[in-house]
Amino acid sequence: MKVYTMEEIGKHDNKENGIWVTFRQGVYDITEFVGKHPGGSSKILMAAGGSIDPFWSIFANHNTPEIYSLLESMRIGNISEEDAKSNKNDLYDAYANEPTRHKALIINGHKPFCAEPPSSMLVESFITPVDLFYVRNHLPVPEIDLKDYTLELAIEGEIKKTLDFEAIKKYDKHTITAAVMCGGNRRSEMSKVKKLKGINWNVGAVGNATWSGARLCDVLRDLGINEDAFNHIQFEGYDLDPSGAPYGASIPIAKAMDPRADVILAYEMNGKSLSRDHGFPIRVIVPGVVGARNVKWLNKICVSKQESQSQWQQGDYKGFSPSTNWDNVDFSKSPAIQEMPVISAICDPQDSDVVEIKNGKIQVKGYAWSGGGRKIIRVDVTNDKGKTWYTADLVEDLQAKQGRYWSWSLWRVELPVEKNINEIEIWAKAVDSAYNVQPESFANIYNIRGLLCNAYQKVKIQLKQ
Ligand code: MTE
Ligand code: MO
Repeated sequence: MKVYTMEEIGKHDNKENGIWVTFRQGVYDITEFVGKHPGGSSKILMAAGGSIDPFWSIFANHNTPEIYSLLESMRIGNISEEDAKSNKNDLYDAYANEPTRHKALIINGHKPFCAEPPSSMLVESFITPVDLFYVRNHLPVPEIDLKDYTLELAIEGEIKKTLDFEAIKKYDKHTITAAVMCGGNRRSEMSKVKKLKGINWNVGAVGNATWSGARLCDVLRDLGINEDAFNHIQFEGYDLDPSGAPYGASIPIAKAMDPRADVILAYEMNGKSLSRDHGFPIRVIVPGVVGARNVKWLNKICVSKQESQSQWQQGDYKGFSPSTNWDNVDFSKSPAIQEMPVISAICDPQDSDVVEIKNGKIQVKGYAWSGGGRKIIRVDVTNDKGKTWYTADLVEDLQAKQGRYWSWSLWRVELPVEKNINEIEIWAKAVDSAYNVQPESFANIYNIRGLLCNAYQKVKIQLKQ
């Protein structure tokens, strides 16, 4: 095999010269592959002319035999011995300092860490315990020392103010109960329609917690901005991708400035300091809005005319028509998901469970939620494919004010079942206070990223007489 120096490799960082990368000892010509990279060509081009090791260390889902052999097929040679020696990337593990996690979590991705609780545990309590609350990280968990923590406040990129942790705690403490849900919750059901891309969440990429902190509107008001001159409030996390870009997202300024929208810079979850996985020391909670905008490990807030330019605001977390595919998708044409649609899930029993009949009935439990502060007004459940609907009993946040219903509602219902039937299918659908109701089928809401998966849940179970 040919031997190359890093200097030579470095010249191959553009289309004209061809695009090369290195991985461990190998040198690869990926010119033809760039356009086909599932994560987008801009992502893979960050490694052009250099090593992909640090990227794969962070986006560790690349470390599979299939991807290694795909890469091998593009090999053109080796790194010179001298350069290989000084290349210490092999030893570097960006995930060496992750927190320990609860054993009960079902892991959907190790690096970055993504996990959800078993669904039957999820509906055991109205407030989800911190250790069982789903975790969705895109990057390694940053290590933050409270003494060094700062939050920068900027207008159009220019820093106007820097707050330390104590300065944030000086603002009035505000406590809300709110569910946070990932835009991809229940994706595994949508993926049965057709192949799609994303973490294979079951029904557990949601949790309900109390959050305490400073109101974003109070902090922004002290900046003395003219609200009408701007459109968005952008957030950046302390978690950085290999190019040094932070996780980022934004919300409309109207939401951020509205005291009744209850957007808070949270430092407590369920009455305790935030845990590392959930954003220590500060994260923004934007109730009623998709999880992705609830930026953890908050480093910077920027008032702007523009939305966040981050990949997660611009090139992800958007919905599309079922007929949009990876060849014709144009991310610039769809708005970023903000408020979430009405959704419910059956958590107990689960698909293919064997359920005991008691007094001619079976018990079914789940949760329901809607974005934008809309309350769940009803959950309907059927076990005869919609001929008969039973209304479930709701456990709800009795303190919530109208239009500010941020919590989920738990529900339970006793369904009568006929004798001598071995298998039934249970469906559930929720209705929110705007009388929005869930769509019946996933086929008609399918989208390539598997987001907004709010069709009726349909669960088949076995009956034990
Ligand atoms: N904030 C930062 N800084 N980095 C992230 O990876 N993930 C987002 C959001 N905030 C993320 C983030 C996504 S997609 C979701 S669904 C929620 O955090 C998950 O919050 P949780 O891990 O506390 O449940
Ligand atoms: Mo998410």
